[in-house]
Amino acid sequence: MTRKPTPEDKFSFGIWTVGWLGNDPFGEPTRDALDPWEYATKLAELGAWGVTFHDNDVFPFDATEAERDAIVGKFKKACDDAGLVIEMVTTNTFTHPIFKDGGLTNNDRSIRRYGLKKILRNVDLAAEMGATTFVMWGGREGSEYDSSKNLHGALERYKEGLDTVAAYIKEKGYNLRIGLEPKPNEPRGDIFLPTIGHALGLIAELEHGDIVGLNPETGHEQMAGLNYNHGLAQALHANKLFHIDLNGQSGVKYDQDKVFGHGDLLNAFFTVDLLENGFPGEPNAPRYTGPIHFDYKPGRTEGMQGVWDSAAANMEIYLMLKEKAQAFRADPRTQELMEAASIYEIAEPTLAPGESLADFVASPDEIDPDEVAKREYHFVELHQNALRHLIG
Ligand SMILES: [Mn+2]
Repeated sequence: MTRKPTPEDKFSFGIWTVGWLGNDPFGEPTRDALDPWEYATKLAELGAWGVTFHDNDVFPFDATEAERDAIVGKFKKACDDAGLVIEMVTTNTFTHPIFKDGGLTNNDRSIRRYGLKKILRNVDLAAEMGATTFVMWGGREGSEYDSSKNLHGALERYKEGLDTVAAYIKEKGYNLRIGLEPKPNEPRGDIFLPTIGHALGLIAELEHGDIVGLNPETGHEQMAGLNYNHGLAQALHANKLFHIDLNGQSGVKYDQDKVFGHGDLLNAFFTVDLLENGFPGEPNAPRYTGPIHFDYKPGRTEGMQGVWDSAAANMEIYLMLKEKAQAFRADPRTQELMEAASIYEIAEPTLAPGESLADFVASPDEIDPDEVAKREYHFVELHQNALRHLIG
């Protein structure tokens, strides 16, 4: 059964996703390019609510001011006509060879100044487009050789760069928040801020960190062998989940950017469960309310039909998983098993209200460890019940 997406679903796509022509390190493009507004118009037809873009998805790196304004104007008009929201804009500081050692953390100071200015120009563009999120994926911020960087200096410059962008947003009074996008490697051998946790650590050190959060991508965390849902939870716990990039990845290997759910389907189910239903037993815990943004690539084997089929597949998968996740949570058997598994009990503080440390330390143990150790958790049966809903 196909589910038809609506604007209320807030599905959004990068123009670079459907716009990927299939060129990879081993092969040439397998598809012809459309104009950026053609991709946008078609995404709206498929049911998308929003679009996002890097500056150079829409206009060339060497465009003059006048050329840039003309192309951007045409793109914005096409989006307005199609009813599409441009919810996020980001800067390409990775394609041009000038950025081969990074933008914000390049060893060459003159390139850092150039890169930072390119980013600030795009902050203006993002605000002009009405975007509310400004993603910063530092794909070239990193190294291949440990000998090639003063890593402390690189982190200081990363911090300086982020604070400069955030300060600029505040100074201009833009309604924009920065979303950092962690990735462990590719294109660099090792990328700075490789995971959600690393990014949260640096954000905590920023002067203007209040408007800096995360844009975690499914496949990027999974490339590091990590559980995407744990990362989302930690970002939510820190009130830093500003935006998301959903896609599919099969294990620890190159960045596959498959359709959401076409990699680790079970993990994707619980991603949707978390996004749609929140943390079990904690209705007041932080929730994600932003766009459901897909950052995937249509397989290189696909022609234009495959491009549109794969874009639609992301939304269809999400809607199918949403239906299943809602049914899973509403099932009395699930609630009974969650109760038996003490899942709701984790929301209860370990110390009693007003209990002093002295009282706590002096309090008698109420349990017999050997007896309590025998308790059942029913985690397997609970998981099986999720699978009954997913594939039963
Ligand atoms: Mn991404």
